[in-house]
Amino acid sequence: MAIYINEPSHTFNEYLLIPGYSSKECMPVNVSLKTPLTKFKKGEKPAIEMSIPMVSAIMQAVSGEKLAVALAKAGGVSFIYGSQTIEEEAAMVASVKAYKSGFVPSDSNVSPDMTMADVVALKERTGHSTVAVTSDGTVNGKLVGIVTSRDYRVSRMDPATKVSEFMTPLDKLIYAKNGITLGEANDMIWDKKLNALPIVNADGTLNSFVFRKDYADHKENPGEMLDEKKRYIVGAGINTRDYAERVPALVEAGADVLCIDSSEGFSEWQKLTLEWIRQHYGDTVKVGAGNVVDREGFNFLADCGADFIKVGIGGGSICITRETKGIGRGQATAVIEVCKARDEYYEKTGVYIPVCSDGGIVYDHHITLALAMGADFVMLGRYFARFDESPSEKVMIGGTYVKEYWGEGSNRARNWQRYDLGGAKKLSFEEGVDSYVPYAGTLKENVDKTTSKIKSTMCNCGALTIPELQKNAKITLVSATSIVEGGAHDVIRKEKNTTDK
Ligand code: RVP
Repeated sequence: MAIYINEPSHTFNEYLLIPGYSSKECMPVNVSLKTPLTKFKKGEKPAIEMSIPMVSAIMQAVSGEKLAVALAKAGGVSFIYGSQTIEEEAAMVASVKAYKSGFVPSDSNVSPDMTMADVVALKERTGHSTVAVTSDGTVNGKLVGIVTSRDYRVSRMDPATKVSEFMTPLDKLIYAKNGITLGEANDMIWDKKLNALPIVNADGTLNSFVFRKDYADHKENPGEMLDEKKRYIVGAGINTRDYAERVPALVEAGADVLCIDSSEGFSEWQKLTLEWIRQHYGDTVKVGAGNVVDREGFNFLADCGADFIKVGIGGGSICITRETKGIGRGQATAVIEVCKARDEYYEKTGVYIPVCSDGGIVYDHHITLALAMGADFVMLGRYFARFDESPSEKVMIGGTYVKEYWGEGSNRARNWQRYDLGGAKKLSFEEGVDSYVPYAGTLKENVDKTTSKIKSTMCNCGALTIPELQKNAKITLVSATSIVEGGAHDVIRKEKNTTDK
């Protein structure tokens, strides 16, 4: 006979935290959000510890190289999406590892034969007014000059005027050789009153720009995630089909941590993948697994050697797995049960395996609830898709800016490996949708706001660290009526901020 669990499973929105005693030390500045990303033995430290409990989803619309750099700066880790060729994914990882803070690869390039009309169109597309003129018009070409908005006048000049006629040529340009430090570059910008300093390689090709306007951003970010060579830490998604080729390429490219990306992780496919990695790399390659939603799933992946375990089936904002296949579990209930299993596993073996709550975070306080319920960090898709740094298109709809956001199980992403159960190499039916999310600005300003809310709630609960919150939190289920009471009610709102969640 089937096993029945007659207790309903719950989502985060059905819970609230009850404040605990807050001493006068309980101030947001004293709160640490440090949290382990990978497993560790009692008394030891994890190989990777994050400064904030947030990682970005392994999705085409979320985790590209720009977002990875911005999130690592803010103290979290991105997992570059695996639903692309091995070469493309490895190149994205390599570009995050090669990123030098303050040295920006040029995204606006023209050749000397192009016209003022081309420059104007490019500026409209990128929003950037400094355009590099390279021999072949590519980012890798020889630098021959630059064009800024001071070099041309749209109202007075023929749109067909050649770039070579109005650019500032290399011999009149102030530039620096690759190898210069950021401090030295900033000094040059300051001394020579420049807005942008081109950095040129030994063979004359363009390397990057250092911009005056980025100066404030160059100041140290105290929580940024750096490896021992001071490069940004980055993760990457893998699947259970082509791991024998994909894993070596990603390791070679410098990925610090991998994660098996699958909608359902309680499977022999994950076991085989983890075994292969351990066989070839021992414990040197860190790899998360999932997703699971109960004790059995957790114990299985823990025994298979996962470095962290992801929880969640069907709770993602773009996910229709529950509708199409009838599998899943309320995210809060799943996190609570899996974290209990994690604690028992720790008691029994002395090995602590971090748990990641993946999907279904709608409000910032859901992150705090997930942590209080035992999660060590959360994975977010919709949240990060809204920011400037996500790879998707920003478009204007009905007078407001939105960004595109689509599920890995949608026809648009066609990530069949994520849903693979053997058999044909294709997506047989959709488990995700294509959608828009409200545009919300830069990652930094939003993550700062979110983490300050988390810290403030933790203070209300008398907790200065995530382990303290996990140990001492008091959590209550709420009735449907009190959920209504939780928002503004019985008033006519003057305006509603749609980008806030
Ligand atoms: P959310 O943050 O609620 O947008 O959820 C993101 C999560 O949803 C991902 O990390 C992944 O686990 C899941 N996902 C991604 N694509 C799909 C789908 O197409 N069904 N689901």
